[in-house]
Amino acid sequence: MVNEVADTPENPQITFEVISLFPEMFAAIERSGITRRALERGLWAVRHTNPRDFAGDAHRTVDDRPYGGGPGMVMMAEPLAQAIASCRARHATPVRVVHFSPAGERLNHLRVMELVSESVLVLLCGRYEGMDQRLIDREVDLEVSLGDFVLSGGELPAMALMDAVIRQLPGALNDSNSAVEDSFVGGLLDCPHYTRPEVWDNRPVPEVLLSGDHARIRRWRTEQSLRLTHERRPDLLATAGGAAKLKQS
Ligand code: 9D3
Repeated sequence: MVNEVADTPENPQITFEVISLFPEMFAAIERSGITRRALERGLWAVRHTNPRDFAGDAHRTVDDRPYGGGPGMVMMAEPLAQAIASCRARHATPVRVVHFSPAGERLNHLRVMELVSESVLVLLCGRYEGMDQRLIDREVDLEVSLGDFVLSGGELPAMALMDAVIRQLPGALNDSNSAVEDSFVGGLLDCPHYTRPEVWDNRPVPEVLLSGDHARIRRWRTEQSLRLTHERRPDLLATAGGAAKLKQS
């Protein structure tokens, strides 16, 4: 083997073991933008496991009707259990399993920062009405929701989590869009942004941004962040991050 040594570092900081009936959806983050570049650089890795490959019948059935009746179908425990087992078997150490569910805790920056330090995450994506509760009770460490709206499954929430985690990996971002400058990191919403031209549709760029007075610009941006946060997300101002930002301004 001639090309055993790769050009890019091959030891991902995090591996996502995705369990989904629709692995092709994940092309959205594997093939575009910052997440694609970070994947090409070997900062993260992804493996796809389809529960259908562990179905027990020729029709590859993974869902069944709910006990007690009612609409829709439920994902059966056994194909999911085997899918999780095959993911666990690829790793020497214990692995956390995240289940995406409308009943989960709402994803936030604090949880993202906690998950960045894991070396492997199993991401369990449901379809239909959900999964057999016994599988969740036995296997799942954390249940995550994206918010109070109805999606068709857990894949988009899983990709949202992956994207949020990947952009925190050292080397994923350019200096020009550093993760430490991200909105929410300081506990406040971001200030408004402007670029050329100076006047667009009779609307000028705020004068202060053209002043070249960097101390004044910094104060203006903090003030705008505080105003916007107060108007739209007063709940964020109650946090320590908001208080710290207020003091420093
Ligand atoms: C009829 C009751 N519905 C629960 C609110 C059923 C149901 C709706 C949507 C069952 C599963 C789903 C699929 N959604 C997810 O898997 C999901 C989700 C979401 O729908 N919204 C926000 N976050 C998430 S995380 C996973």
